[in-house]
Amino acid sequence: MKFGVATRPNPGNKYNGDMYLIKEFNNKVLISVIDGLGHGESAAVASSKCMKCIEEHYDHGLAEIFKYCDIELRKTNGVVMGMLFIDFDHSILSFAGVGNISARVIGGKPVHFISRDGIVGYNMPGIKENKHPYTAGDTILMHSDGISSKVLRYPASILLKKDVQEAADEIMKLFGKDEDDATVIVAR
Ligand SMILES: [Mn+2]
Repeated sequence: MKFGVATRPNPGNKYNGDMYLIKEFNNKVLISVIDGLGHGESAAVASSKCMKCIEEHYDHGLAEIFKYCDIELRKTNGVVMGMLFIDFDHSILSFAGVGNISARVIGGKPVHFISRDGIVGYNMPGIKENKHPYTAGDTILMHSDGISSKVLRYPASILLKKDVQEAADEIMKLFGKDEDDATVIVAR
């Protein structure tokens, strides 16, 4: 699988509260997009703690990872987070999300995953994993709310043809919000 990533703080800010982690192991991949609450250093502190926690528990399953992170982040501002897991051996993709992180599969069987409301580290809801068949060659699009929902208008036909990094860069350029940290991952 190839990954294209674009991430940046809101213009004028030194700290990026948005972070991502891509972990490949045993013919599986875990893709996380994290948005620390607020902006600046405190947002980045919460996100980096969350990253560290995922690193420590990446092979425990989505619901468990969320639980560990929720405990770890209690003394921070908290984060919203989406995690997408693909098991290539079984051709299954799972998603779990809390807060405003978007994840879509664009391909043979398209799907737009829904995150539950809440904040990891503050009022995290029960985690429900959504499962979906995965077909090699499917394109995954994940992004934080620093990418405008107008990205839904970006034609799938164009996205599917583009190199993943080119697509991520273009989506950032066209749909990145000036007033927020922004992250987009395109994977195929
Ligand atoms: Mn945000």
